[in-house]
Amino acid sequence: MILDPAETMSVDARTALQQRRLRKLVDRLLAAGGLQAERLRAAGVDAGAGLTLADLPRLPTLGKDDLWRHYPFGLLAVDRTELAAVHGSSGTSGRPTIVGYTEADLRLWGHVMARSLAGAGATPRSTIHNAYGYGLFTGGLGVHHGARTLGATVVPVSAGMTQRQVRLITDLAPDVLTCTPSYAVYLGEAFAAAGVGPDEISLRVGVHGAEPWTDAMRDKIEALLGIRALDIYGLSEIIGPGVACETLDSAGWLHVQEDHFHVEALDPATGDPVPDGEIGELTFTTYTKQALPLLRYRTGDLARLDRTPSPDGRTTVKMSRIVGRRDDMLVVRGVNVYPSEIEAVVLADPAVAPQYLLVLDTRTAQTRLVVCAEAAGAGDPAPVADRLAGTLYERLGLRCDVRVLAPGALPRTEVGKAVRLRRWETGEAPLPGLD
Ligand code: DLL
Repeated sequence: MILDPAETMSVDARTALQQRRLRKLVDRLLAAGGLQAERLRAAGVDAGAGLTLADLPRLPTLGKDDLWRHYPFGLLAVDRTELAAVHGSSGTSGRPTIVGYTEADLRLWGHVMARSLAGAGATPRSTIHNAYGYGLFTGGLGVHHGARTLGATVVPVSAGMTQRQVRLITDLAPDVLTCTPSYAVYLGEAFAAAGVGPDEISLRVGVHGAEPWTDAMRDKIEALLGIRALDIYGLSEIIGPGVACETLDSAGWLHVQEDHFHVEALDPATGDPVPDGEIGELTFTTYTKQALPLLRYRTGDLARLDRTPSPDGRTTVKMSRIVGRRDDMLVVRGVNVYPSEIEAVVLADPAVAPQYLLVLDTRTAQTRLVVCAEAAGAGDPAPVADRLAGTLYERLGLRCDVRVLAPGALPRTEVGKAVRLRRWETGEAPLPGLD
């Protein structure tokens, strides 16, 4: 279902809309004063009038460091009393980011999330089992606002207490599941353990994001739960989930809600735009947000953009899955590799369950990457480990130490984002029994 004509408007009409919105945004930033106004003036911009989208690459950018330096409210463009809510992210480095929302921002969030859910096949008649965490994290309440805007029924179950979730899904028969991909696997395993097969589960579609995942992981989720598993992307700084979402017919691409969030892909090293189809750092401009409008916010997330026509009829720019983050590339004895590339190889093997953990052992100068996976069933794990080591070498040019462990041996993440990489710098192994 296409909820909003803005999703299918002509590219020319949208460009004109974006240009008007860019000018207004720049005026608002200049009027608000502070860091973004200073940077705009330093770049020679004193007014929005006359700016076109072609001027964007010469406008200043902003990064996470800027949010940290102005924590918690230094970048607000409205008076603090106008805030209706705050959310945030604990962040991988443990430093929190706080973002503010006005009432209008919350409405916008509900709207872009409703578009995303509708694209995934949800309707006002749907029941949405929302197992993203409720709280400061934007997953739970973001999906909640979207489900309410769409007019669907939301089950605000949040993350954790998996047995209760299995029971609720069985009893309430929801058609839509929203949760992280790792939690979808966890739920799927819980259904399997309860003897409930995918055909007996009411769910039809899952909308999964907040952490990196691959098509190999998608296959495993779809098999475990008997659903179509779609990708949703977003970040607190921009609004939360709903910045971009795959649809049932978008051929694996995520439509960016670009009438509200302009996206560029930049070379992470130089900051120059890269051509469509090449991997770049996603950089967003929020055209319509009030409390925390951001001009050219560099996310650190790497993906490709695509503007070719989409089979689903939407005309918005599309982004690929996130292939990695600027800062999560591993360098193992001179070979550069992203964890997602390893996930794609490991989980494509049918003998392996959808659980893995990478351990980067840097205790000696000979860095070692231990790839720990779980066997999908009984049988000798040694040939599986050899096969995986061979495929990883063939595909990525990387010699890894592969361990295929018994089912259930790896830690699961029931609440929050999955941890897929542990660093072993000194002392005890991060996984008991690892040598
Ligand atoms: O994770 C918002 C969200 C909630 C998105 C629920 C989708 C579903 P933050 O906690 O601020 O916000 O974390 C944002 O998570 O910069 C990416 O690195 C990563 N991320 C989010 N979605 C995806 C995805 C939410 N689909 C950070 N694939 C982002 C890969 C993702 N990484």
